[in-house]
Amino acid sequence: MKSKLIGSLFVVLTLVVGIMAFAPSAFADTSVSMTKGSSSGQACVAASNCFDPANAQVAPGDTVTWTNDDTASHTVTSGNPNDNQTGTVFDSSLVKAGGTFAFKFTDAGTYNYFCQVHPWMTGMVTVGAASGETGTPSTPPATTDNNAVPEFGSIASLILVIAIVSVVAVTAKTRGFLKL
Ligand SMILES: [Cu+2]
Repeated sequence: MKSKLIGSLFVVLTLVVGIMAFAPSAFADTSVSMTKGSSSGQACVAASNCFDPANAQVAPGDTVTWTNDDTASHTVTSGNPNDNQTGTVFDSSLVKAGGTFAFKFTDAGTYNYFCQVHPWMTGMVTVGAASGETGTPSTPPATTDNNAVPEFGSIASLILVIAIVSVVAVTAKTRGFLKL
């Protein structure tokens, strides 16, 4: 009786640890900041961080959330300041200081966007695996990898962990190291 109980606890513990370890990558969300001071001057243009990160790399189905960390209102408007595509994909309208705007990207591609109030504020969202050509150095490659295959990667890793732990447990038990 006691050994079965301990064995069950072992399995449950393995599942909990596995889920905790891999759940964050399965629910990947990307945050972009409208940086403080981006409204008052063009210093952020030189630093390429009016929107930070200036090029957010995500996978199809991911949601990008912009947070206004500035003191002025901004917009997140798809397109470029000088083209005729302004706001055709998404347009936040005015986002006040401290406010947020979220958009879910379902189709792969490169999405330029800017702030209609301060047109020097430009950013980009790259959706899909073809992210190498315009990648920013500040984006950790590990995050991109996790976003690329969230579902299969998580489940496969979870099964692998459970399998390894099970084999170790059974081996230990049969050899008498572990008195379950
Ligand atoms: Cu702005």
